Amino acid sequence: METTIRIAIQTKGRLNEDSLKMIQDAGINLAEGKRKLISSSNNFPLEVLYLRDDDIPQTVSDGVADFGIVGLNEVMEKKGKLEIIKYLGFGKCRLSLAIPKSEEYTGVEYFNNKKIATSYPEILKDFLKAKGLNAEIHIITGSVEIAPAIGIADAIFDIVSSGSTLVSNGLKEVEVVANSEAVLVGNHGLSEAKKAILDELIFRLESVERSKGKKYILLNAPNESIQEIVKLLPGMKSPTILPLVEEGWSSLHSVIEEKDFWEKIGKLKAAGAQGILIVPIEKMIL
Ligand code: PRT
Ligand code: ZN
Repeated sequence: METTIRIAIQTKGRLNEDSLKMIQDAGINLAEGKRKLISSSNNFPLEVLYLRDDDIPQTVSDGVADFGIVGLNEVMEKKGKLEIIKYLGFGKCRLSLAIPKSEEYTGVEYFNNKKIATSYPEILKDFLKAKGLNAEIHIITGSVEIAPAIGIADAIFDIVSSGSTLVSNGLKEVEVVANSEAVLVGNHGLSEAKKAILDELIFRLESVERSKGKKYILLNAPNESIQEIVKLLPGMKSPTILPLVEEGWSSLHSVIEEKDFWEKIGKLKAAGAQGILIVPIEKMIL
């Protein structure tokens, strides 16, 4: 039987859409069907297993799935049986300590002898230990941010992204303990055949990643301006320059950072560039 890799992703929730998009951007077709537990691909040896994020680390460490896409926060909490293969750049958030906004915060010692509510007791325990603090950890799952208001804790340790949930619960963020984002994780004992499929997947993900924020630029310019224009466009390696039918003119093709574009456009025009075209890049292979 042909080898297939199985990757566990979140069924629904914050990481679902970006995880699916990442797989699709790598050119992997997946059979449609939202309520399925598993879907396979007809053009890549991959199966997707849909799970709650909490179940992904265990499923991967048990070998039921070969890989998983999950928040680093979940991996840290489950303590290191998994190998982090790749940081994926989405699902960014931080794990922070927050206290009622009316409280005066003087430093980490504030937490001595306080009661902290969290769904991440292991990460919190490590932090408290590293700082030599003695606090009581109160484990709750879901709606951690209401704990101080209803009097079951003095502080919380939870995921923060925009911070608006804290604000609307009368809390303020006082310590960032860890940063998190979605990661691709795997278990340690992969067969050679599965490793080869993983390598192909990573190659594709990196090609898509490299093209992010970059645009392809084409422009025409008189030959005497070309050197000045080349200096404005560092590109991938060196730009392509092709002669135009019109004597003394060339067409120049290169790659530009999207964020630099508006700043450079005026300089390019001043240097003599005309007919500037900016087109999207889907994938970039070095
Ligand atoms: O159903 P399932 O168990 O699979 O999902 P879930 O509800 O447990 O997880 P989900 O979908 O909420 O989050 C999945 C992962 O997304 C987390 O493990 C994090 O790695 C990541 N992530 C990124 C976040 C956030 N940003 C985030 N903002 N997870 C949760 N939040 C919560 C936060 O706790 C807060 O209560 O969203 C709320 C709003 O945050 P603010 O700061 O933007 O107001
Ligand atoms: Zn969950």
